[in-house]
Amino acid sequence: VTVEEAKRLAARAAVDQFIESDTIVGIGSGSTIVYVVEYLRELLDAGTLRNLRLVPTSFQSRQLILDAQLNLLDLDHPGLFAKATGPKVIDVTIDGADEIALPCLSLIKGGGGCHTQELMVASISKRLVIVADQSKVTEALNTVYLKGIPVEVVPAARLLVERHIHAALEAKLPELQVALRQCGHGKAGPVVTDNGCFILDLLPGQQIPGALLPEIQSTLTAIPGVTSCGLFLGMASAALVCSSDGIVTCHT
Ligand code: DER
Repeated sequence: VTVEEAKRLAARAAVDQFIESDTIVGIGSGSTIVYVVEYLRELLDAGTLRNLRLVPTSFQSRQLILDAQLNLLDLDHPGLFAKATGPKVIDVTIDGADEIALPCLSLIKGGGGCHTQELMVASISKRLVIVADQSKVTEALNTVYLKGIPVEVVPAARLLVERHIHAALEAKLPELQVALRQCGHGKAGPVVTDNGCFILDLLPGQQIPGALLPEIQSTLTAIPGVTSCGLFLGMASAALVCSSDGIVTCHT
């Protein structure tokens, strides 16, 4: 099975297992989610599914929903919050990830720079279902995705966040490095996210000991100027991973 076929099979299996008619579905960002939207369109055309409303997690995700002529429900649309009382107004969100640690289902996200709105949508979802090919799977987080832990920051806060990170973490992480994510192609200068922010990648090329990750997450998200970090610890309810042996569904 090619990587693209594995992503497509995982995406379709997640829709079959978790998406029902008359529900609100969060749509993640990245390349795997493209197969989810494509399949939802197929099932709606076939009448297998009806009456879905889809909540985007980025400009890319919003474009996918619009281009597939699906019912878009923006995060700031009052209709999203009209019926429910608590915060969990989305029935299921399906999203990709850059790394999935099994069996705990902790994730590294943000490789595509969309993790802030992905986190926002996940926070109001009853279930977060991750779809990926086998190459994303590991037993110890931060051993597969080694471009650094993504940290989205308000542009003016770039240097102060870096200083706070060093003060808080360099005793435990002596090799501490922070890199401002550059566009690389299509535009000179740093990546600017859908929220008008920059991205710092923490410790590119390093493997952070798993026991430190919860402390790193809470330290990072407490720094003024940080909007979010790409450590989604204990948030996913399930992951569907496809390898040459087929689809494996892991539940927490
Ligand atoms: O940036 C993100 O968190 C995306 O979900 C991304 O990491 C997943 O991308 P992929 O589906 O292209 O691997």
